[in-house]
Amino acid sequence: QPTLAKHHSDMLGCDACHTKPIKVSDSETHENASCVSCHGGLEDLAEPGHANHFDPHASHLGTINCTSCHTGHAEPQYVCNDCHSFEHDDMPFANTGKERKPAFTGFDQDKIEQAIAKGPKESVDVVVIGAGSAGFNAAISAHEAGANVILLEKHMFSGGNSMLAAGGYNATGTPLMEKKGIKDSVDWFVEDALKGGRGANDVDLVRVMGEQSADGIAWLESLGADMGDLKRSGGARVDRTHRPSDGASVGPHIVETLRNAANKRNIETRVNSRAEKVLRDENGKISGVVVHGKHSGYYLIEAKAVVMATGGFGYNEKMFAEYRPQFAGMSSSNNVTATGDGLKLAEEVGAGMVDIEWVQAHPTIGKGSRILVSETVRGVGAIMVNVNGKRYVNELTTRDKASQATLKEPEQYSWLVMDEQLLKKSSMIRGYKDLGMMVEANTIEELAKQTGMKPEVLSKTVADYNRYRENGKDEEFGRDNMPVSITQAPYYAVAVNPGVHHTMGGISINTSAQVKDDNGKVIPGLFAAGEATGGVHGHNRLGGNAIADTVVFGRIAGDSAAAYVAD
Ligand code: MEZ
Repeated sequence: QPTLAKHHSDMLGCDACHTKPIKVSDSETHENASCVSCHGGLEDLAEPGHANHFDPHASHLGTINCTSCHTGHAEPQYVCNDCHSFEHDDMPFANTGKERKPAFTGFDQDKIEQAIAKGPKESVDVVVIGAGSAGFNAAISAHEAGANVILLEKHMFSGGNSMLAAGGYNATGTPLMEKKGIKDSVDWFVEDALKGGRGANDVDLVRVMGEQSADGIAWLESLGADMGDLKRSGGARVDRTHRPSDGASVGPHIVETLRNAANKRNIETRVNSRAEKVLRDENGKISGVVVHGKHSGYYLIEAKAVVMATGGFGYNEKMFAEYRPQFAGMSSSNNVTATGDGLKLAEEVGAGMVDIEWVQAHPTIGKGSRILVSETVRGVGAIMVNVNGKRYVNELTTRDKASQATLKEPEQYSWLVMDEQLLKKSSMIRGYKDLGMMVEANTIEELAKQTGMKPEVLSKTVADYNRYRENGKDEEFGRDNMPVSITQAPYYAVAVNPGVHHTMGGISINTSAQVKDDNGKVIPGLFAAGEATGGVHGHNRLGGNAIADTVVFGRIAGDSAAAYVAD
């Protein structure tokens, strides 16, 4: 099998791609710069005027390394197929139809011990582990506060689960809400989160998230983000979910903004670099991290503080099925990075865990896929019906209730039904159409026929819903947000079912993002933020509160770590 590496070396020699003498960094920085200098960047390689969302060079993953897919010495892989099942046959030297299997096989304790015995290869104030939204926010905040920082990412590109976040960022008291005349308060924000979390949330953490949520939006905007649109998420009493003005998915936009902000500040984001052990010294203080770099092997970074921003375990089926047997075998909307290994690292150094058994199913994952069909689709007006075409739940109830309602239906899946107005409104929804997930018809009856629903049932459901909307009262399920009537052809339906989406439990923290042990005692120098932590969301997270969590507590963790180091 010819390889990309052989092809290049036959033509131009090894130094076409590598430095001379060859020294490959874990982030493959020089090799990627070589790709770009000969072939152009992603934006140059995207098909001109590409009309769809699955041009691999113009994907929601944003600016990632060429070598993420075009690995030179190994068989190139099509990383989109970690979540999708595209059939592309045009990547040079690759068998692109093949499903990718992540290669990680577990920590190597012997090599970890050898790296510790060898002593530190470098020394830094703060190591942040995990380059999703929480990690980037922590790294940038710590840097702004004067610390020197390394941001580690085990995957070949940054973004984590945040990269896949569709819906938005819940905030209260923002200028946008004020402009739109939306009355809200921190108290309401907290009450809604507690109601959604079944009262099991750590109230102090939720309050801090509410209090600092608007400031988090202002911070993202100061870094260049567009958070200019608002909509309603499940379990919220007002429209407080902020997202980009064109209705695009929030995660890719925020991640690209944060990547650029980190690059601009010369904060090193070291990809292909897995943290395999966190160390405490003889006084119990955090003292470093053992890393496994793709090219550099095992090495030790001496660090005064570590931020765990390692995400949850929603892609680790063994782990989520252990805590939530009802969800065994369910698909997951999560990135392949959400494997929970960060929780193990934290536990090893004595971190306490809270609510670890609480795993959330999202009610609308595309049937037969891993693609999240965002709550936004319901928030902007879609209804959810069973296989006969009948509504069976308030579409904007909390997602635990919506998922359980679907799981009680004999077929355990449902259809989201909407009209052309929603497609006009949202580029994200048009994306589902581009992905081939939507059935389209010119009449509601025709839509029912194409999807196997009963035409007379679906017609009545839509007529009833339109009447409820006109009268301002949903007589069946009490849905209080019905933004549009379903009246404009063409009509669309997408089949969805519940899938694992968020793990509420994790590392125990206080309001300064300091990690606590099982006795509530702070571990000096250890901080955590985002989905790696527990307590913020109780037993069930509200849509839009994950991004708020990652931004607010990511920033707090970065500030706290920098202050600890400076102390
Ligand atoms: O916060 C989320 O998980 C969210 C809003 C998801 C979604 O449905 O878009």
